[in-house]
Amino acid sequence: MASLTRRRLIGGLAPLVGAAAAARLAGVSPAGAAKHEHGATAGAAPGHAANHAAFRRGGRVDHRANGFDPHAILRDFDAGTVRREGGRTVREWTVVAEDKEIEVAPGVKFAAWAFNGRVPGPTLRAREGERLRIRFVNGSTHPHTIHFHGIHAAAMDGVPGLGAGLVQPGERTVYEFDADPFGLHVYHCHTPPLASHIAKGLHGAFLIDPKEERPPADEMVMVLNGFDTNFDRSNEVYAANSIPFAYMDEPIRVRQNELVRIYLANMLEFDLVNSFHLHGNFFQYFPTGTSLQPAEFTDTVMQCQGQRGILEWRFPQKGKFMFHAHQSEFTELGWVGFFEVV
Ligand SMILES: [Cu+2]
Repeated sequence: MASLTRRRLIGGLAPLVGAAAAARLAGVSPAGAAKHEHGATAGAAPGHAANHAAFRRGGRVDHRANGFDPHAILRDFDAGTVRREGGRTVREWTVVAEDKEIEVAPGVKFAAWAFNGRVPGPTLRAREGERLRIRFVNGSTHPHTIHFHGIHAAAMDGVPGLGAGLVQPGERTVYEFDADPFGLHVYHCHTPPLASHIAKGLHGAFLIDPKEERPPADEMVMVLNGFDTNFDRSNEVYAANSIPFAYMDEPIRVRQNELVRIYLANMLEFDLVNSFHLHGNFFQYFPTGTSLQPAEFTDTVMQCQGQRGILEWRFPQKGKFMFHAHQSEFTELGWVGFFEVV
């Protein structure tokens, strides 16, 4: 029996609306899958709309029950704790991996793995040249690691067979390296099967500020991701910071003429590329954030998995301005929001 894929669902969901469709997306039984495949009608557009409607009609995700809110994650930067050791600034964090069920669309539960109780994990923020020490505790029932992007010793790379290697359930290790180079980086588990460990939620942003400060701005982080809720290795929902439509249901408020800075990282699994498109405006783009000079003035950037960059712009006019993936399918499955300029 052919497995039901999300793209087949999009083509075949035309008659389905509301919670029933969401439930089918959440956990499709093989029998149900076959029925829907046979019942699929030609023409993707109506089904696509129905699929979108399925998630839009079913109420809101309970952020409190999840223990994290995408609006809080947006402006939440974790600076850790700082101490002086031998004349040097050392910044420390404790990061705990755990098994955690989260609601990724209204009524759709997903057995995630989370760093510090949230997906994406905490945005770890340091300054160029500091010594960084990450105390990793594996509170999950599976082996995990943390692999940081950046320049560091091989033993600190967080991959199997090097240094501490796989950290078993209940065990812990310490990753230590210098904050180098400045820019926006990512971190994620590097345990095989890698796609599963990343897609289940073990990923986050890792920001190293330059010694020379960037101009003051309203700073936000968006980690682009999605969830494969029926385990067919394609995503049913897409988002910035995990929860589909969160910034549409509640637009991100920004001030007219204030500099907006988005730290944007793509950690989406299973799809080859992702993107960010801004309406009614253009932004300066700093790829990987490793230069203080922008490389492009545009309204759309593309990122493959692991790619990231910094976006800066101002809104000269008040009003609501949409932002979303320019892959329209991702948009309709949740990766879309509004800035509300006040
Ligand atoms: Cu893992």
